[in-house]
Amino acid sequence: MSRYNGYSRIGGVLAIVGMLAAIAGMLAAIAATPDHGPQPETEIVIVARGMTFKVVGASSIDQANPTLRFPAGASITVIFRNEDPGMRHDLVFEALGVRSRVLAFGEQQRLILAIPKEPGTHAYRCSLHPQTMRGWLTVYTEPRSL
Ligand SMILES: [Cu+2]
Repeated sequence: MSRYNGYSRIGGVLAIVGMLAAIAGMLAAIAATPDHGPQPETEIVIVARGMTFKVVGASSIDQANPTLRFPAGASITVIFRNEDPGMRHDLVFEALGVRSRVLAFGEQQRLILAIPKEPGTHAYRCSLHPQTMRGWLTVYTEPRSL
């Protein structure tokens, strides 16, 4: 009986040590998790379709040449894809110094946009069809809480 209790006591101690180790591990994991709050979308897919630009996944996918809104200083990945059969398109952010190749139907290219640090509005366009394929990119700053 006492022998049984002895093993039981050792088992209990081991269990407590194990629990402490587990808790320490959890605390370390929590401490290591960066807390930057909710992150804005950092990748978007823009397609050329029907002689306009459209943003895939947007709530209003049918909106032509939507205004793109990005936080100041952000780094945004743009996947630009030509879904216009028989047409060639590019995507140019002149003020940001970013332009895609001229893409044939079905081609796509990945672009990195370094969003300016100052709020403002900049044009984007297709250099081949600037009359129908042009829109605006708005840079906003996060409202500061008091
Ligand atoms: Cu075009």
